[in-house]
Amino acid sequence: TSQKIKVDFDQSTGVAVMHMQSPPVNSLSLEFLTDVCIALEKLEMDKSCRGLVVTSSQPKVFSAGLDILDMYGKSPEHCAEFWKAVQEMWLKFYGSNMITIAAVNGSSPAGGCLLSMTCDYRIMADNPRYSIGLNETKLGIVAPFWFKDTMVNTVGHRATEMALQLGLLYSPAEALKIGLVDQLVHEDQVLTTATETMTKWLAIPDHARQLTKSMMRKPTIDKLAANREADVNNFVKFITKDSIQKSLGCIWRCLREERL
Ligand code: CO8
Repeated sequence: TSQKIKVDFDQSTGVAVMHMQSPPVNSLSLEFLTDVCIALEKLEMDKSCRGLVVTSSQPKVFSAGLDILDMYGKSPEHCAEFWKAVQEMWLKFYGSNMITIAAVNGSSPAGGCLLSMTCDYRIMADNPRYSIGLNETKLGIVAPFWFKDTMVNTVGHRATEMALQLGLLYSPAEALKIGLVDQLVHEDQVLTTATETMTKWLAIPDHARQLTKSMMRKPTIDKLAANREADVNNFVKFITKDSIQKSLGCIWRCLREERL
């Protein structure tokens, strides 16, 4: 596997832990998304692997979301390839047969929030410096329908409507209140709590749980699966617009200038 993903598989419990270690902030680049998908596919095919915990090895950040540089100043062809990889990640995680738990041990904006929402359960570090949410509108971009669907399925229609229009980033306490995360624990306890929670989920017979998960998620998954090409075309058309490229340029400069 790639160096940006470390997978620890415990044969005795059937649980794997996927550590994202793509410095500095686990941004979801084309390359990283591809690595993540390959790692997930391997685990999915291994019948002895029943559960997966996803976490970050980077301090303070779970994932910074989609890599700006895969969308800014790139050719339409590159943008299309990138978007296919984003779709692929979502389809694989949201449709996983495994029990998936996100150990959100840092900030998780935009695509990072999406990744955590594809999991069956979210545990977040109780540190008020961290935030989570789909903040796209604040960046002048629009979360696609399947980002929206995933959030509706997680926190309901009204909370999503507010969250998406305002591009809200929630503190851990606020995220817990609206159900965007399921549990808050001290920073040091995120991974151990994920393992403990996994034990509870493992007690449920796989076949019954998997059919139930599929029943809940299949309509949402089918909607994108049946429209992938149109969704790619939409994305490319949108992201290559001058005005959107300008916004992305602002975001990029802001991120950099913060350091000066
Ligand atoms: N992509 C690429 N590089 C990034 C990103 C990113 N998303 N985020 C941060 N970086 C880089 C920074 O430029 C910086 O680089 P360098 O060290 O070389 O200067 C480095 O990572 C560290 O960043 P910070 O100094 O900001 O680190 P902090 O620990 O202070 O903060 C955060 C970490 C909170 C994650 C912060 O970096 C942040 O808020 N990042 C931006 C997050 C964001 O807004 N992402 C949105 C991406 S868009 C998306 O995911 C969905 C888009 C849907 C598309 C819809 C179109 C149709």
